[in-house]
Amino acid sequence: MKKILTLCIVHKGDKVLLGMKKRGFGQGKWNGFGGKLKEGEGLVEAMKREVREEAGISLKEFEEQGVLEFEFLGNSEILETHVFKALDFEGEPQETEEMKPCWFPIQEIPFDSMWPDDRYWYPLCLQGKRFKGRFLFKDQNTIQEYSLEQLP
Ligand code: 6OG
Repeated sequence: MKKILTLCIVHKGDKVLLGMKKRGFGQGKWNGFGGKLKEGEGLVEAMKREVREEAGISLKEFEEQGVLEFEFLGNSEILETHVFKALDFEGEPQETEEMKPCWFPIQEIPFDSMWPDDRYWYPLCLQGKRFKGRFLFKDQNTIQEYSLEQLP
């Protein structure tokens, strides 16, 4: 059983925009903006909608950077997550019901308060490398096994 999701990291100079998830899956963690595709929606359409809904900004320039599969032990669902990097947007990030946005210098990304997979793939993403990976979690704070490769 596969679900398709998006995850977008917005860049401005040497900073990235992350949101503190206020409710639901991943509550209490800093993350990029994204969520599940709605029926009939394309990837880019869903990615832009989620960023608008969760951060209050409209993306103008972006690219897909990688694909990650997240799985949890004892759960057959695979979260196929398409990671985008956004380079230009309109508007000012706003706190919403779901997320509290904040700019972080790239050197100060709060990995200790993020999903544990992030510290593996962010370096590739930040260097503009394309990547593919799979992370199997034991629980929300523990990775059981993973694989990650850079794509040409
Ligand atoms: P909603 O359920 O709020 O979308 N997401 C993950 N992100 C990272 N970095 N690691 C994970 O490891 C993740 N699992 C899900 C995808 C959830 C949002 O959170 C991301 C979506 O952007 C397990 O609709």
